[in-house]
Amino acid sequence: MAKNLYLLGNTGSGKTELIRRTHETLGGRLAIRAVYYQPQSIFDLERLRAAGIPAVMNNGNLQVPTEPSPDDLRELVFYELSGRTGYSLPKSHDDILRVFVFSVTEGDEKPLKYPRLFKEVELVVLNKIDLLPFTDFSVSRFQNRLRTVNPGVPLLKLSCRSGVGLDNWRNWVLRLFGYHDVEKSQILPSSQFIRG
Ligand SMILES: Nc1nc2c(ncn2[C@@H]2O[C@H](COP(=O)(O)OP(=O)(O)O)[C@@H](O)[C@H]2O)c(=O)[nH]1
Ligand SMILES: [Mg+2]
Repeated sequence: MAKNLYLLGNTGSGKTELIRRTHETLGGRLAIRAVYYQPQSIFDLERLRAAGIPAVMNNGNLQVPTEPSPDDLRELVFYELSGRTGYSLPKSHDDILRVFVFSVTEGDEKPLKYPRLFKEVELVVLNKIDLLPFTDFSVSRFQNRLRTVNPGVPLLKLSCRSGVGLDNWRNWVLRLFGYHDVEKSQILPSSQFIRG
């Protein structure tokens, strides 16, 4: 089966970096490719290709397969949708999962300010937690605010820079494909990096 992940989020939140890190951390367990929607620049496309990820630009309407793919095709397809591109996209079938990539530099008040962005998604990734000591972002305040707009959505805290929390992200991805032999990586648990 193929799983289609829509990566939504503001420019700079870390979507391209997350795709690169996913490729690295999966170590070939799934085929990966990326479709990139940001016609102004091919810079990120080249970053993806440099990491060995087949990536194409799409300037037209978003097209995702409507039919389920064969079971033996274990493919993860990222759709990187910057800014507003993705917010009105429907989740037209079960193999589409919308992931909102948010970073600590964007401020912990954002769920209250832009509730819609946090509402219609299957997962929220809080990226750049390595920068927490340099900001006044409070993870617990963010969590509480996120809960008021989307009570059930899972939240993964990670850093594409340090690698903290990427094991949880990798396991979330692998579980989509029915893998249960998920492992812990050698890095420190993210809680050691998080201030309240
Ligand atoms: N400190 C830090 N920087 C990050 C992290 N993730 C991404 N970045 C940097 O943030 C910038 C924007 O990331 P990018 O992946 O291009 O964001 P995109 O616009 O959402 O695709 C780049 O310079 C990345 O190297 C992280 O976890 N920590
Ligand atoms: Mg990008």
